[in-house]
Parts: sequence; C-alpha cells; structure tokens
Amino acid sequence: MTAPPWFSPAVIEALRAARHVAVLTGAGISAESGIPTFREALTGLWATYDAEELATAEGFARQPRVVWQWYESRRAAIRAAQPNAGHRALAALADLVPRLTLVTQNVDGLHRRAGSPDVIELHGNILRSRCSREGIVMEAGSTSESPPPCARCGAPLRPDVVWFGEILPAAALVAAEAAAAACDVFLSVGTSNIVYPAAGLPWSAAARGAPVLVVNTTAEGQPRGPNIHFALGPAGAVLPALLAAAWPRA
Ligand code: BJW
Repeated sequence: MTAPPWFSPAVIEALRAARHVAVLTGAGISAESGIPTFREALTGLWATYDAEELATAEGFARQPRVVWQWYESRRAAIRAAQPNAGHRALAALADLVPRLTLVTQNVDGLHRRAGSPDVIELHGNILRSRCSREGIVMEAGSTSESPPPCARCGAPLRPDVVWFGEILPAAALVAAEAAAAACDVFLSVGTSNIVYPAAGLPWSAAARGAPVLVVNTTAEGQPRGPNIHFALGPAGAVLPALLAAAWPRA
C-alpha cells in the first residue's frame, strides 16, 4: 500500500486562508488519463524524432506530413481520454477558495472537460487548427494524413498550439503572470518546469514569499527555495488528498 502524501502544515494553513490561489499544470496531470507526457509523446513510433523537429514552425515547414501525423496520433489519444481525479480536484478547488486562477501548459482541454471554468491555456489547444499563413482558427475537423488546406487561402492548416520559438497568446500570458504576482499560494502540478515563460511563474510567486507547492512524481529538476514545498506522488492521488487535508469537512 502506498503511504498517503505528506503536506507541509504551512501550505495547508496558507491554502485555508488564501484569497487567491494560482495553479500551473503540465502534462503530468493528464498522465493518469492515459495521455503520454510531452516528452513521453516522443517515444515508440516517434522515438527517432526530437522536439525541435516536431514542435517548431521550421520542423512543420520541412516535414508537414510527419508533424501533422504526430499531432493526429495525439489528438486521437486525447479524444479517447477522460479527465481524472487530479483534474476533478482542481475543478472542485474553484468552489473552495475565493479566487482560483488555473493556468495550463496542456493542449488537451481536459481541465475544461472536468468542469474548470476560465482555464488559461498558455500553449493553445490541439483540438483546434489554424491557417499557417493567416492564422484563422478552426476546429481540427476530420482526420487526415497530411495538413488540409485552409478553406480561405489554401495554405496548410497547422495545430493551434504554441511551438518552440513562438510567442505565447498575449492575454493568456499577461493573466498568468498577474496571477503569479498576486496569489497567496501557488501550486505547480505535473510539469517539468523547464519550458519558459511558463517555468518562470512559480519562481515569480516564490520570490514574493508566496508558498509554492510542487506536485510531481519526482523532485528532480524542480525549483528549490525556502518557501517551495513538495508533495510527491501522482497528481490524481495527491490533489484529492490535498483538498481533504485542507478542508476535511468539504
Ligand atoms: C507527473 C505525473 C503524475 C508524470 N502526476 N506529475 C529562457 C531561457 C531559456 C530558453 C528560453 C527562455 N525563454 C524562451 C526560451 C525558449 C523556449 C524554452 O523554454 N526552451 C526550454 C526547453 C529551455 N521557449 C519558447 O520557445 C516559448 N516561446 C517564447 O518564449 O517566445 C518568446 C521568445 C521566442 C524566441 C526566442 C526567445 C523568446 C514557447 C514555448 C512553447 C512550448 N510548446 C510546447 C509544445 C506545445 C504543443 C504540443 O503539445 O505539441 O508545450 S513544448 C512542451 O513543453 C509543451 C508543454 O506544454 C511544455 C511543458 O512540458 P510539461 O507540461 O512540463 O511536460 P513534460 O513532459 O516536460 O513533464 C511532465 C512532468 O510531469 C514531469 O516533471 C513528470 O515527472 C511529471 N509527471 N506523471 C504528477 N501522474
């Protein structure tokens, strides 16, 4: 039997008293829904590719069919997946604190499907496509082997996600940075915390003295500091346990 996660009493107290909680999630929160994390998505059939080949505009220009097929395979897995207990706990957290800002790097839409309102999607959404020339956004539509042409201008469609070297959606980034700059508690859940600017958010909260709780299966590579706390374990177990520890009667 696995031991229940241990939470720093300082984090539990801060959560109970918080007026504003900010949460940053990454691919780890969707791992228990059966969706490979970003770096795991480059295994199996895709093991011979690296992220720069598949998740950059240059890679798409070089090999549009290969990149499109990688995204189609991930879309199929996401469409078949269901939100898990970690997503549901964060949806429930919105009713337990006066203000919650949920920021995700994930492109899978599972927070919204779990019932979280107002999710800030920093890296876009894989289930949408957009014209690679004019940027017009549309639903991904039916599956195909190669990028379909834009109905307006004929340029290839691309996934509506943010690739390396691309600018994040401005309004989403401003809202995420404002939450990190104002929150009373910051939760960093299931992210390797290596991709910027998202990886700067927990640092920004911690630098102001806000307690940061890192929820991850490993502490390796995570930010460290006096007010950075850890709850190690799968998010689908740790987040419901966190809510039960902070609000035992809820
Ligand atoms: C579990 C678990 C369980 C598993 N429970 N946990 C400053 C310094 C250095 C470099 C840069 C910098 N600023 C910008 C850069 C360049 C670059 C960057 O950060 N590179 C780094 C690699 C160093 N950033 C950018 O290019 C960004 N754009 C930008 O900054 O524009 C301005 C600019 C442009 C040009 C020059 C300079 C500035 C854009 C970044 C876009 C990232 N896009 C991707 C792809 C999205 C589409 C897609 O999905 O295909 O977003 S990359 C990929 O990484 C994806 C993810 O959202 C993102 C983060 O990954 P995440 O979520 O952390 O997943 P993993 O797989 O890394 O980790 C999973 C974690 O879960 C692990 O820790 C596990 O342990 C854990 N886990 N099971 C809990 N059950």
